[in-house]
Amino acid sequence: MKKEDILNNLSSSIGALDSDGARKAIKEAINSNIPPTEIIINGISRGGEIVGEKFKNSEYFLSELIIAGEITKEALQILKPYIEQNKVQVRGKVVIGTVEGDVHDIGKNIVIMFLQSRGFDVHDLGVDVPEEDFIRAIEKTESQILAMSALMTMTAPEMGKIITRLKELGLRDKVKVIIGGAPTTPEFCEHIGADFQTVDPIEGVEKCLEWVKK
Ligand code: B12
Repeated sequence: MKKEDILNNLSSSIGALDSDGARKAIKEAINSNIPPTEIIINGISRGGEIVGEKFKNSEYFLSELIIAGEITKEALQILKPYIEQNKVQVRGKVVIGTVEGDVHDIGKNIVIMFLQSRGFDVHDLGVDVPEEDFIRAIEKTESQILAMSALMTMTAPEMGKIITRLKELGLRDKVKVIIGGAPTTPEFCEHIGADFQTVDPIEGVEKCLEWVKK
């Protein structure tokens, strides 16, 4: 089967909440040597988009979102061992979390997988993380990078509040701030004073590597 067809099968299985189909498609993608990044971006994430569209059109409800979340997590578990592990020592420390009010963590967990595979020491604060917890973690771990995720337009502004708090405490110059998640844009990044925005986890990790190399 062609690469596009395998990835289409994966995204449409997730979109149709077909866990067996998704499991089969992801194994097929792995056996066909499709790089994990492509599987994530063109298969898994696209599946999430299909589910999101159906939710928006009231074809799916919260219970379907929950099922989609479970299917996606299982697919990522299958894929995890195939993400190349970099054996080099820790290059840098990152504090990461999903902002307050937001419990979406699948995208964040993908970013963590890629950061760890490149040798980063990652402090994951989880989801629905209050502003002060981000600040405390940065101080405690002396991380060079703060990474934040938000999946909702309502919660993305939390990122700006955290950056303002960093400034108030004189910590802004000590950390680079990277943000991601569907509602974020380069314009939003500039507006809130973050250093980099992307929805592509690989691009994000490359930027983090660039920062710690300097
Ligand atoms: C699964 C899902 C859920 C699951 C989440 C399970 C989990 N453990 O994460 C559950 C059921 C909990 C859920 C709940 C809700 N959800 Co929801 N959910 C989704 C769905 C379908 C998929 C999200 C997903 O995991 N995608 C797959 C991952 C791989 O993609 P991703 O998260 O975008 O991440 C990628 C990039 O953005 C990037 N990235 C992400 N973070 C970061 C961070 C950094 C630093 C970097 C570099 C990159 C990066 O890397 C990832 C890899 O490609 C989306 C639809 C969509 N189109 O996204 C809706 C969606 C996000 N949900 C939505 C809504 C409305 C809700 C609810 C309010 C529903 C309700 N009525 O209760 C609640 C909110 C709960 C809360 N307080 O947070 C809306 C948000 C609308 C908006 N724009 O504000 C969406 C867009 C659906 C829609 N179209 O309406 N949801």
